[in-house]
Amino acid sequence: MTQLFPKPLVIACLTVVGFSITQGCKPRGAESAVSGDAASKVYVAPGKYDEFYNFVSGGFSGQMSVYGIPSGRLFRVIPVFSVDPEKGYGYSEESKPMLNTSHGFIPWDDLHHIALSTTNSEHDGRWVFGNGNNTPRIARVDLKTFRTAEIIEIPNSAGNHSSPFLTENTEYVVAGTRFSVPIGDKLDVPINTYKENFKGTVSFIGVDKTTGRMSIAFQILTPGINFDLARAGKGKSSGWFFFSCYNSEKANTLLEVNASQKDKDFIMAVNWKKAEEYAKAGKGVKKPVRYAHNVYDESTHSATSTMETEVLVLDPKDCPDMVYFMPCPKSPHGCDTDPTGEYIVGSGKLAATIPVFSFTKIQNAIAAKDYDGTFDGIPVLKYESVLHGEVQKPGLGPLHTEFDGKGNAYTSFFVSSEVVKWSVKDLKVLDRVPTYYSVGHLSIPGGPTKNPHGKYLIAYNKITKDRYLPTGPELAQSAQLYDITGEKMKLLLDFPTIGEPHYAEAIPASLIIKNSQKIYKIEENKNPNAALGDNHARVERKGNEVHVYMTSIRSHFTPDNIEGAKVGDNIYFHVTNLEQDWDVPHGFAVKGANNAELLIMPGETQTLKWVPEKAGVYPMYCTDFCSALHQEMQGYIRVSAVGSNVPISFSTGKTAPIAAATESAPVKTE
Ligand code: RUQ
Ligand code: CUA
Repeated sequence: MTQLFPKPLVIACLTVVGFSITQGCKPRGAESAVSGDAASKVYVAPGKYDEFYNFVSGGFSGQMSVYGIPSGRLFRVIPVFSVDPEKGYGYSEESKPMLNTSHGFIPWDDLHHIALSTTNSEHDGRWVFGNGNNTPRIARVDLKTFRTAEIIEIPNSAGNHSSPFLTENTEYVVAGTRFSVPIGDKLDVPINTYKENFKGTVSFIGVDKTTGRMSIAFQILTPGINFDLARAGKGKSSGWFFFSCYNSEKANTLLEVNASQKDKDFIMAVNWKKAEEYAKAGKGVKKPVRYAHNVYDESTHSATSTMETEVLVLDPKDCPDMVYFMPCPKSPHGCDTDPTGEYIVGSGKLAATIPVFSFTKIQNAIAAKDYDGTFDGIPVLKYESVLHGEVQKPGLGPLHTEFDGKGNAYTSFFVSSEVVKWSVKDLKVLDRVPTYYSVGHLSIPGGPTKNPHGKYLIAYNKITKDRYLPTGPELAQSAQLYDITGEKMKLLLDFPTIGEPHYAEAIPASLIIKNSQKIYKIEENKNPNAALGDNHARVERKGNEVHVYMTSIRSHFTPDNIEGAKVGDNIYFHVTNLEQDWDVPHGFAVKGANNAELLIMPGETQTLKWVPEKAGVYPMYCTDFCSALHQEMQGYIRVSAVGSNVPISFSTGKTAPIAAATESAPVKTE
């Protein structure tokens, strides 16, 4: 959360409604309650399913969370860019490579936007993508398992905010830089050479139709401005992409003031079909870079991280008719295309109107070379020529717009804390409702697709002040659910959220339920350290490594008594969950391990590494309440002093462990 608006707006805000300077205006009638039958509209009876899944970005928590709509019930937190001790994500040996980058292991990021995969501009329920802002990355979560399946780092980028956005058939996931940075061989330059040396990029990452696997197809080099958000064209504007950008002043300090000088910044329009042709025709230059590409393999239950070394860069100078700028007042944040693809809405957060651009007019202006000069050699289209019109006096601090599929747009206003409904065709304001408070993104089920489902609108608020029981200095961020089936929007429900939500999408539950995976089949387990039955369970020493190949099934571990480990050994517990029943994970934890637990799904193998520092006997146990005898699901590992000659031995169900004969031929127990 930063202060988004300069003094003049704040003063306007103060005089209009009177509220705090840094937190936006508190709308009048903040105490106004929900009306009539709101409770029955959000009530999902015990044992019944919600109609929609809501995938919500976690902001600085680095994860995604999944709620039911209309109930607002939280179902799952999916770790993406942040380690999650609850699930062992980023702690197990198998999942650690997911968080590898060209800067090494990075256990955190800032996830702002999510994008549900589409086919023909409609949700297909296969994947959800998310961006890492801080160390530029894009993740793909598989909606069969609700787990992060892949993370790709974006080179030549910083502050990967304008990301991820998808083309109509998920051909590409697209990412724009928020921070421009020095690119190429000259990286160590004075900061005040920003104007000469700093550049932006937008990256087009190809997505394999069948597997979803990502690979960077090309990047487009751009002037050193800040890309904020983006949307693909669809329908009429198929083949194009639109990016909002601010800091056309190219300031490198005190952007609050220096990047708010000009009346208009830009929306950048990219003909990506043309860019694709240029890339294929060899118009790009391959630049040496380093970026990590991490893939989780569902059969080995393990991630691998590969360092890539090259990226194809297209320079608009060598690629005519590929990139255009459209002036957009003032410091635009959201950039949203309507369901038909004809209209592009720019939300200038410091502007007094909302400009709506027409794709038809953009094409005519390009054909007629109706330019207003150039910006860094890239043609700037004339504002009046590409404008469909402006929504007059909509509110203060417009940020994001969603659509209901009935010709209406809904824009969030951070400063005036409200959602405003307006008609896309004639640009008339139709309705407004307060939010509590300082709303950022909005989500309508199917909102960014060509056929939104309408019905509900969810507002994600940054500040909640007096809405919930106080919890010390930090309060929950929140979502608010509105009914949008009628002419007037109606508030139905508040629900607190995990992390700070930015963008979110909602999708009919039916599109996801049918694919949801229940178990990993044990016969398909290709983890090289799996023990595919109690009779394969064993302990082996290899130098200073001790490998425990362990199985878990209700309600015991095999082996559960282990001796012969020594202080300073690298002990690897490879735990295979032999269950083949839905919703029966086992957990695994050892006293003193400076690690998290493992949470192992049915049929899966996961590994916990531990380097004991003191001799003694250490209990280990299952952390997930799996049966009536869960509390009995425990064992011991004995750790002896460095020079000790206690042999490796292990067992389950014997009063004393059975010694291994030699290091190379360990004894098996039944
Ligand atoms: S942003 S609250 Cu990071 Cu999408 Cu507008
Ligand atoms: Cu297994 Cu509790």
